[in-house]
Amino acid sequence: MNTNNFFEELWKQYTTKTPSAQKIKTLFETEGNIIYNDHIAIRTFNDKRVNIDILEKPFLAMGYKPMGEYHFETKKLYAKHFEHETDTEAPKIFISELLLEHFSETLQSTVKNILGQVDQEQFEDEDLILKGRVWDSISYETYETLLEESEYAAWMYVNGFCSNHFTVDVNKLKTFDSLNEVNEFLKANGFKMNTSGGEIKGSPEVLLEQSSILADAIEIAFEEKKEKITTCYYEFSYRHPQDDGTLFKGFIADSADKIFESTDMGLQKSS
Ligand code: OOG
Ligand code: NI
Repeated sequence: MNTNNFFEELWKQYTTKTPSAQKIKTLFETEGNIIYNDHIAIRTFNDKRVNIDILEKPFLAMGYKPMGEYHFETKKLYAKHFEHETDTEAPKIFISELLLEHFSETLQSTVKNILGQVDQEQFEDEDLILKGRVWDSISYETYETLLEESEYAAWMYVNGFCSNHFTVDVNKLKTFDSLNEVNEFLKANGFKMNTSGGEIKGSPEVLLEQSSILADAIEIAFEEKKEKITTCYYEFSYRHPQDDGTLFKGFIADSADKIFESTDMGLQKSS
């Protein structure tokens, strides 16, 4: 699969479960903008069958290089970001993994069991990220057990391998001058923002401002019953120039920490 087809397929699967992203993209286009993606984010577990070293493979093959590393102590996550070596328009890739060994034996064995159910060859396929939930049936009881310790783990159990969000490069929007204007436009169109840590995460001082809508939620058929669970969200980023005049390309861990919460069922319910 070539690079364009890969990203197109990733977008197709993402928007199928995140209709808000397609709606917003269309709204921006109707206003006269061309949409560029700043970055795409992916989640996984640090189990060696599916960790960052596995999920980065198709991107390395496309010409991406590892750049920054990020640590999230409370959420027990580690992340890396990748930039394309030559194509300056290629979206950056942000891959995080849940540090299983920092959780209870129960969580660790639950995740091992989930991964153990899967035909192991699936994990070796470079298209793993396009495969969604590769384990068959899911139980609400297991979902709740995971949720007690980690929202991220519970989300992964339901959503599997996919793009967790695409991110609109606000610098490149023609009809908006700031992230705040974008946020006001989204709210006026009925979208709910993630307000954890404030509507805008970051600042011009840290060279990156970010905001995101709350994740969509869709009805999921668990073994026991059907329940609405969060899928994915859409993010918006505005980057500021560094001393050398080029735009900052990295990520800010304190901001990312709050952006993760866009899939939090608690924020969904209270909004
Ligand atoms: C990733 C959250 C962090 C960013 O831009 O800081 C992030 C996630 O929710 O998986 O994307
Ligand atoms: Ni992001």
